[in-house]
Amino acid sequence: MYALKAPSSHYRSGKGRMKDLHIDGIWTDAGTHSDVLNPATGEVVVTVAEAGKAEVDAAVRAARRAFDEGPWRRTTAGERAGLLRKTADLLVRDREELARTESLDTGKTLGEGRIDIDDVTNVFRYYADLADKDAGRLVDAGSATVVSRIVHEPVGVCALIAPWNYPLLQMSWKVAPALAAGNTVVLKPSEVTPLTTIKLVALLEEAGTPPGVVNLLLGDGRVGAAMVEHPAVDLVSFTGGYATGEKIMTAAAKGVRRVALELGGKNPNVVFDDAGYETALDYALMAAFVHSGQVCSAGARLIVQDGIHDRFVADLAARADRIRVGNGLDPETETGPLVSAQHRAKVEGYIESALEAGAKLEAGGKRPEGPEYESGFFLRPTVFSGCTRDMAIVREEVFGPVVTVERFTEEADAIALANDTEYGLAGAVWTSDASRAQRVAGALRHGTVWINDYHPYLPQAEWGGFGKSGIGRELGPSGLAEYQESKHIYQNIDPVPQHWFKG
Ligand code: TXE
Repeated sequence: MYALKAPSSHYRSGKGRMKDLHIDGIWTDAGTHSDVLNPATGEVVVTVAEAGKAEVDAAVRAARRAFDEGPWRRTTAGERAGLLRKTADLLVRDREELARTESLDTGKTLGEGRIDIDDVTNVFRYYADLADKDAGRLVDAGSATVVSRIVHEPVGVCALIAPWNYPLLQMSWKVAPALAAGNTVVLKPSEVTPLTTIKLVALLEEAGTPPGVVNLLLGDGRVGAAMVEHPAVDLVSFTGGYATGEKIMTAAAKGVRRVALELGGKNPNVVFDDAGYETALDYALMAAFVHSGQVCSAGARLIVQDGIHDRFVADLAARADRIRVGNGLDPETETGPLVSAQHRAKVEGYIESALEAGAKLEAGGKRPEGPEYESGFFLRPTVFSGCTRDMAIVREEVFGPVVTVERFTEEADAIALANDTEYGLAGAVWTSDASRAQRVAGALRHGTVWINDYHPYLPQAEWGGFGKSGIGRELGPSGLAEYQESKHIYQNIDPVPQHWFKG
C-alpha cells in the first residue's frame, strides 16, 4: 500500500483525510477527490483532493501576498541557495520512497525512478550553485561619473504545470530555478501522477520555505486553466501536449503574461552506414522504448541509410520482441505499461492508422498476453518499416512504444527527412565520420542534438525546442533567466546642470 512519511507538519494521515493541497503553508482538503491508479494493475493507489476555483484563487492570492509582502523577497540569493541545498539533501534521504512512488504512479521501472530522483536532486543542487553566482553585470556607460548595472529580479507569481511522464523531474526543472530567482510558485502536477509532487512540496516545507512561497494544487485541466487565467499570475511554465500549450499561450496573452512551453517532439534518430552498428542498434532500442516511449525526446523516427537498412530493421525487430514488458516494480522488467487506458487507446489508434496507411509491422503492435497483463495498460514494443512522410505515425507525436523506420541514401536526404517535422525538440546522428557528425548536427533544426549517443541531458545544458516543440529553455543559465526580470540601474554620480532648455 502506498504510504508517504509525514514530514514536519501534517499533510496526510491515511485514506480518510486527504489534505493534499498546500495553500499558504497549510495542508488542506477540498470538496472533490479523484483516484490515482497504478498503471501496471489498474488498481486505485490512493485518492487525492482536487482543487476547485476557490482553492485556485486562494493559492494564487497566497503566492501573490508572499511575493508582495512576505519575507521571501528580502532573502538573499545565498539563503535561497541554502534552501535548495537542504531540499536536495532531503531528496537524497527519501530517494527510495520517492523512486518507488514514481514507479507506482507512472509505471516506469524502479531503476528509472531512481535515476529520475537522482536527476531531480542534481537539478536542485545546480540551481543552488547558480543562485548566488548570478550577480547581474556592470555595463560600461563610457563615463567615469556613471555607474550602470544590470540586476536580475524575480518575475513574481509563477504557475508551474507539469505532465505525467516525468512528474517530479519536469516539476523540478521549473520549481528549482523559480525559487532560486526569488519567485513564489503555484504547482500543479498532472492529475494522473500527482504523488511525488505532493511529497516534494512537503520536503520544501521541511527545508524551511516560508508559507505562501510554494503552493500546491491538484486536479485536471480545469484547475490548470483557472491558474493560467488568474490575473495575479505573472508567468506560466508548462510542459505537456501541443494542443494544451496553444490554449495556455492564448490564455496568457490576456494581460501579456510570460510563458515558457515545452510541447514534446517527433525526434529523428539518423543512422549512417558507417556507424558503430551494435551500439547504434542498442541505443535505437533504448531511444524508442525506455519508459515505453513516453518521453518527449523519444527516438521515435529512425532514419537509416540504405547499406544497413534491412539488417538494422531485422535486428531491431528481433530485439524489440525480446524486451521484457511488465510491472515497473518487478526487477526483471525492462519497460513498463503506458500511463493510462486512455493513453494506450490513443497509441493503439496510431498503430491502426499506420497499418491502414501501408506501413509494415515488424514487431509488436499488440498487447502482451498473460494473466499478469490483464488489468494493466501494457503494449508491446512496436516497430514499423516502410514508413513515409505522409503517414500520421511519422508526423504526429505518438508518445508510446512505437518506432517508425524511414530509409535514405544521401546525407542531404537524411537532413531533409530529419528536419521535415513541425516539432524540433531533439535528434541524434550516428556515424564514425567526425566531420559528417558535426555537419549534420549543425544542419538539424532541433534544440538538442546527440552524436553517437541518445537521451543524455545535463542540468547545466539548456533544454527546449524549435518550432512546435515550444518556447523558451529549461535547465542551464537560460532556465534561470526564464524566471528573472532584467533591470538596468543607471546612476549619475556627479550630476551637474546641462541647461537642457534655455529659459
Ligand atoms: O497532456 P496535457 P495529456 C503529449 C503526448 C500526449 C499528449 C496529451 O503526445 O499524448 O501530449 O497528453 C494540464 N490549461 N505530451 O493530455 O493535457 C494537465 O492537467 C492548463 C508531451 O496528458 O498537455 C497536466 O497537468 N493546464 C509531454 C498538463 O497540463 C492544462 C508530456 C499536461 O497535460 C490544461 C505529456 C489547460 N487548458 C504529454 N489542460 C512532453 N512535452 O513531454 C490540461 N492541463
